[in-house]
Amino acid sequence: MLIKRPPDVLPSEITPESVYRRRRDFLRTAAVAGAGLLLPGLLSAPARAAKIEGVAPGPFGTDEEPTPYDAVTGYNNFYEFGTGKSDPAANAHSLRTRPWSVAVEGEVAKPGVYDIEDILKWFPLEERIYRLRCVEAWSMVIPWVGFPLAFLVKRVEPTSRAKFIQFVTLHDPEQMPGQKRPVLQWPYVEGLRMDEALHPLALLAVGLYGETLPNQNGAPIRLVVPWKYGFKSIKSIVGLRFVEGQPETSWNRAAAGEYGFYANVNPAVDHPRWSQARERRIGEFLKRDTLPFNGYAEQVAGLYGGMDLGKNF
Ligand SMILES: Nc1nc2c(c(=O)[nH]1)N[C@H]1C(S)=C(S)[C@@H](COP(=O)(O)O)O[C@H]1N2
Ligand SMILES: [Mo]
Repeated sequence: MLIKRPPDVLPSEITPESVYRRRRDFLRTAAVAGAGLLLPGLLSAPARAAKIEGVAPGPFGTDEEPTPYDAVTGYNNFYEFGTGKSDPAANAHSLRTRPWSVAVEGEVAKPGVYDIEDILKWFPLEERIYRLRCVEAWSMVIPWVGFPLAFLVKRVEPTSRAKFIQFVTLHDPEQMPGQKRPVLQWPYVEGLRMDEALHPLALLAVGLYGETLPNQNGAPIRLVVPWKYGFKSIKSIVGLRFVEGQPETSWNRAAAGEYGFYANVNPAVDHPRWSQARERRIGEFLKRDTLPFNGYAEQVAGLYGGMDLGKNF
C-alpha cells in the first residue's frame, strides 16, 4: 500500500485479505498480458480498481472496524444496474468511466463542463472512514477516498441566489441497462441545501480502500453524506445544478410520503413501512441501535436548529 495512513495502523488492519488476493491476481493477469497471451477481447474488459497514491488521512474518521471489501463492493444499491443487491457488481462493467466530465450549471460564476482528470488535480485526496446507513436498515463502515464537496462548490463560486444544489447521475440506458425499465424516473437526482453541501463532512468520493471506486460503488465520482440515509449519496455524478428552490430528488419523487428531502438518519422517525430505530451492520449478527444523524450529531445537528425533523424527514 502506498497510501499514507497513521503510523499506528497496520496494513493488515486496513487492507483485508481479499484485496491482497486481488492484487496477486492482477499481477498474474498483467504478466500474462505482458507475454502477449491476452486475447484481444479481454482488452476491453473493465479496468480493475487502480491504487490511488498520495492520500492523506482526513478528519472525522471513525475507528470502527471497516466492513470487508467484498461486502462493500458486492452488496450495493445502484438501480441503474438492477434492483438486487448483487446486480450492480454483476452488471456495472458496462459503465465507461473515462472520458468523464461533470457539468456545473445554474447560479455560479464559473459554470462549465469540467473533465474528471482536471477535477482530480484541483484538490488533495483524503481517506475518511465513514459509516453509510441505508434506509433499509443495514449499514457499513467504508474507508472512502475523496475530497470535501465544499472545495468544488467554492471553486465554481455560487452566486447569492444559489440556495440548493441538485446532483445528477449519468443517463445512458446503453451503459446503464437498468434505465431501460421505469423503476425510477431517470436520471437519478439528489439534492442538498447549500449549508449542507458546504459542511466539511460532505464528501465527493473517488475511491475506497485506497483504490479507485469500483463501478458498482459509483465510479468515477459519487457523493457521500454520512449523516443522511444512503439514497442521498448519489453515484456516478455528471451534473451539479446550483438552484434557488429546493430541487426534486429521485426517491422523494417516487414516494414522497416515505422519503423526504432531508433524509437525516433519525431513529425517532420511522419509515412508514418499517422502524428506523435499529440497523444491521453488514457482517454482524445482532442489530445495533441507530444513532441520530448516523452518529454525526455533534458535527451536523446545528444545521437543523429550529426545524421540525418529524415534518422535515
Ligand atoms: N445513481 C444512483 N445513486 C445511488 C443509488 C442508485 O440507485 N442510483 N442508490 C443509493 C442508495 S439507496 C444507497 S444505500 C447507496 C449505496 O451505496 P453503496 O452501494 O456504495 O453502498 O447509494 C445511493 N446512490
Ligand atoms: Mo439505500
